[in-house]
Amino acid sequence: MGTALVYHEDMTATRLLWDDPECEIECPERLTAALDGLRQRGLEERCLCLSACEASEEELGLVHRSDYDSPEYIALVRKTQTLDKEELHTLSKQYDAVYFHPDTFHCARLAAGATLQLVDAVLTGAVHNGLALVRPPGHHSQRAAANGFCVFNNVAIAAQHAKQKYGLQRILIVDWDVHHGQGIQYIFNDDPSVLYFSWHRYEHGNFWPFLPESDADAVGQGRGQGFTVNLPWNQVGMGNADYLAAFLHVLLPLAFEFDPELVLVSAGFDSAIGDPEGQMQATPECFAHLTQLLQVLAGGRICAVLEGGYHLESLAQSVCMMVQTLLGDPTPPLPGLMVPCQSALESIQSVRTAQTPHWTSLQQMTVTLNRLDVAPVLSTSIHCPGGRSLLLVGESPTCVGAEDSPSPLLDRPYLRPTPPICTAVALTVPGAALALSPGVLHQEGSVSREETEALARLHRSQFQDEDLATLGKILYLLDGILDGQIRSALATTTALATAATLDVLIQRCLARRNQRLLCVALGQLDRPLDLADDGRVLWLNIQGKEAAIWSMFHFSTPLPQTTGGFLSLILGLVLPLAYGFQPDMVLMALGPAHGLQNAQAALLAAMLRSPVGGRILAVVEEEDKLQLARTLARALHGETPPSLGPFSMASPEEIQALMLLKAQLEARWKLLQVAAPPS
Ligand code: X5A
Ligand code: ZN
Repeated sequence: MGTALVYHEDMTATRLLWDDPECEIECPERLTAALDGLRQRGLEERCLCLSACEASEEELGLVHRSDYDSPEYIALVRKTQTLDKEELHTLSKQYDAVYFHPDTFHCARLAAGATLQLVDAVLTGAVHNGLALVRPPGHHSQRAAANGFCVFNNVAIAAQHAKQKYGLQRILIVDWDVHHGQGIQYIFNDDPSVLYFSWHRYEHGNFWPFLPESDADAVGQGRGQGFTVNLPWNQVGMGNADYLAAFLHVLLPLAFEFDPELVLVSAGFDSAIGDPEGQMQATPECFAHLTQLLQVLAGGRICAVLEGGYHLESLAQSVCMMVQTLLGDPTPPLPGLMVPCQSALESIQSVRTAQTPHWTSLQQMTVTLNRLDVAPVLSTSIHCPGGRSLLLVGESPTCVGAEDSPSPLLDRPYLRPTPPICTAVALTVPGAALALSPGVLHQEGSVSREETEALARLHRSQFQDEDLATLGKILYLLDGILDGQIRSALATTTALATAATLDVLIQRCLARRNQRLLCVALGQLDRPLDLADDGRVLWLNIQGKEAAIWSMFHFSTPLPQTTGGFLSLILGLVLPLAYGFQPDMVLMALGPAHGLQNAQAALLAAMLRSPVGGRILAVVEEEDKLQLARTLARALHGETPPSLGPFSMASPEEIQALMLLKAQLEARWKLLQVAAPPS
């Protein structure tokens, strides 16, 4: 089980045969650059490489069926094989931003075929996920029309195939190409079994393809209402924070509620920095994060299909980031301030408003804030370690358009070496031979007794003799993570020692310079008395009956009892904070009466991996059933967490508590915003 890469060299054959500045960017080098990038980084050899075969005309007909009086579109494209240059040019001009080449029919059938092979590989369980590296792209193509470099709609054909051959009932299409995939939108406009999400450069309708139906108020028709989700960007220059905010506050809440069985990604990389079409600012690393955030859906069944992407270096790097993440490698840190711009927030607000009638997860948020008594919390000086400046209270920035050369952001050689040990586990339960996944290792090392005792000095009363031995092992895991020897780890503690253990771990982390620590404490775990409030530790306790806020870095919130409330907590609070804080690692502690179900704990752990590149130390009290430790270890190791069960709407009390906390924290943590502040 792994990652499939579907490709065929023949897809480099099609190319523009005449002068056309609009079309010349869709060139064969796009595929060779992406493939070279994968080869240079040793990624191709880690994939299951499949050689693409042409889709049959019957398969193309899943989407490109003719109706009574229109001429057969497939036959028309087939005919282009025998046309001369002159005739190809004339035919091309009948469509918007399209060129035909004598090899177009062959390439376009390979592109659709590659996509189908990928879906088959994933749905038969041969692989977890994969990427089809194809041209021509597909998402603009319509039932009987080529458009925007696209001939056959690869992703739409694959979705129909998945429905028909495998009986799937819910397919999510995530279109992160910078253009609106209007072809996909039209094909599934009234189909509730396909949720189509697209963000795109729109500029209030002044960007190609200049369609009113690309705006946020196009939500689908008939039974398909709410299953088209458009997020129009009205300015260029959208960056990592804007894309993340779109995922956390728009796509993911709806996707969890939809509960897809398969995720298809229209993976265009013209939304990345340097691209001449998109003029956006998101760096290649962002695509690793977007990919990892999607990996918690549909049991990890993700099929990505190349669409656009015209800056060869940016394209290659972004493709590599995505494939690395599909393979399970840790996400690199995201560069840049995690502050969405004003225009992005306006767009996010408009799509949330347009979709609210169709989604419970948005309706539950309509508890109005003026019913809440929001007392402003004044944070005094906020110290920022590592020299990274963070915005305090103030306006959201405006977006800055791409500069001529994106090289400062593209040149940074990214390397955070993968630690030799993926997931380490130290268990207190005697003889508990956990059936662990491959790659999860029992770790018996320990910090020396003297050192452990010295660190535990303050908590003497709480550590029995055998607790000290356990503490030594956990400290060893912590050091392993801080030293880059271990990526993530799980440890059990003896009963009642969790709070003291957590305290010692925090002190140990802080003793190392430049460490920023996110502490997610679940259950009855009091805030350590002498916890630093200098911006190095973000302490979030999830347990209390009411939300409490001591500072911009220390607060507490109740644990929602509904799936809707729990998801809102993770997507609306925990992840925006984690991404905004940019910690070096996460300490996740499940203390007394934490109340989390196994699936909830696993989802929290799985999603916290993204902002810290997987560097999580989870500590669980041994009282908990071993199944919890097992589920958590798997999630830390990168397995898709089990389902939370049926979606249940959050209660007004749950939402009220969450909104109250968010309202107070928003001034400091800008990724919490779901709407633009009045300008
Ligand atoms: C697949 C794709 C873009 C067409 C742009 C025409 N098409 N100006 O990115
Ligand atoms: Zn595009």
